[in-house]
Amino acid sequence: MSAENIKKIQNEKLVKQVRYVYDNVEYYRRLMDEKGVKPDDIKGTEDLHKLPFVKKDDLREAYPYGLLATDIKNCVRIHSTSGTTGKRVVAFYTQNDVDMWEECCARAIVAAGGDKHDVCQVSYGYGLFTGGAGLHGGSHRVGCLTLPMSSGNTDRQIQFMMDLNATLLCCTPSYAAYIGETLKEKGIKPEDNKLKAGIFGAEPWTEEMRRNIENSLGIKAYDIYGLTEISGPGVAFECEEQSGMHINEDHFIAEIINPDTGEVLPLGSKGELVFTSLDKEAFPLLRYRTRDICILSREKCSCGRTFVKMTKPMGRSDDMMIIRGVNVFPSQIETVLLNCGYAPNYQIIVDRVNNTDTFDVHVEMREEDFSDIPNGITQREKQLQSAMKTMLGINPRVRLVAPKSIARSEGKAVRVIDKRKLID
Ligand code: DLL
Repeated sequence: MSAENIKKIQNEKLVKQVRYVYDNVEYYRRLMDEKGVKPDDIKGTEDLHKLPFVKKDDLREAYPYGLLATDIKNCVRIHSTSGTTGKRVVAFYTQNDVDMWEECCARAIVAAGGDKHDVCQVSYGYGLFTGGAGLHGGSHRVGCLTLPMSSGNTDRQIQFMMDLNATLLCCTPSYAAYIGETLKEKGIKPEDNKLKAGIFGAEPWTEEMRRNIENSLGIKAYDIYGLTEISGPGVAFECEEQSGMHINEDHFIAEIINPDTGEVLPLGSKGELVFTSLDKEAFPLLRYRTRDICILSREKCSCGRTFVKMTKPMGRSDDMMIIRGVNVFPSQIETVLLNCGYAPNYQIIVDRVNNTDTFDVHVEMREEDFSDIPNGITQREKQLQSAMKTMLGINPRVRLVAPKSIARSEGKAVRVIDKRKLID
């Protein structure tokens, strides 16, 4: 479709979506009223900048139903992801929302060369996380034979992959690398499997990691991007050119803003990605700030698609980390410490060893806790670890350290040490 026609579709849908949100979401109506903007002021994408932003904090404030735009009876599904300060983000879907989302994931599978003859192994987690459900739905839509593996149990993954001749693999890039390594350990060569392509996302990964995965599995590795708030995976997907991800512009408008000022930046600038949904029914979001930093480009793509392309996310404009595919905010760790009676003196150390993220949390004991009975400390480390697992969904290694032993730089502790190489 020509850029002109895409714009026409966006203009028409935007006018409707803004009116729909204003009429049905009191929370956003208030934001618009405060900014002095009415639905009639929005005649097309050039008026988008007049609308207020929605941030993760708004989702927290409006939790759980405050941004819901339709009767809960019309909803058929929720998905959820971690939010700040321990409150989860809950996104709602009507059947039409699920259909649109699955269509986006189907486009990603087709762009990676998939069709109905493929056997698609979905090894993203199933459940509240959108990865499993999204690619599962997309795989059905394309007509692939779907293997709903979910993540984990790598021996079983490999057994099904080999016995059922999987041709497509969908999982996080770090899990793909791990599967590749395990295959090698088992003496299975890349040419022994039937895989031809993989669709990997949900966390940052480098070109170097792409090459590793491609070599160890004998496949082409494609990137896929998305976020729960906007629907899930498939908001953008890579094509055969493997040089950035096409954004499904008939469903989402992308803008790049200066994260400090909110000013809209011209195409080609590096800044924070902002999405406006165009036809969502249950959880429409106007100008949602993703906090992902990237660049948009409209350069002609050799695949023939005309949708705008985004680079891989190059970082975040907040402090969210993605550890083993799970979104983690330092404030969640702080919440656990406070709930368990510890002072928020801690350090998070993240690294990537053999393609798997390591996640250590060092917590300072208070003077009065300082115990020389080693078992007491081990016990308390276990309790903290279990509380963190409950909050985050992944297990850190927790170590209680002596009071005042975490280095302060200029009086302020360095909370996060991330030693991974996440961008090129
Ligand atoms: O990660 C949805 C998803 C599932 C995408 C499966 C791709 C594949 P959330 O858990 O809400 O949703 O996390 C969204 O993850 O804002 C980015 O920071 C990061 N992210 C997602 N895809 C990529 C990617 C899913 N391809 C957050 N590269 C987003 C780098 C990614 N970061």
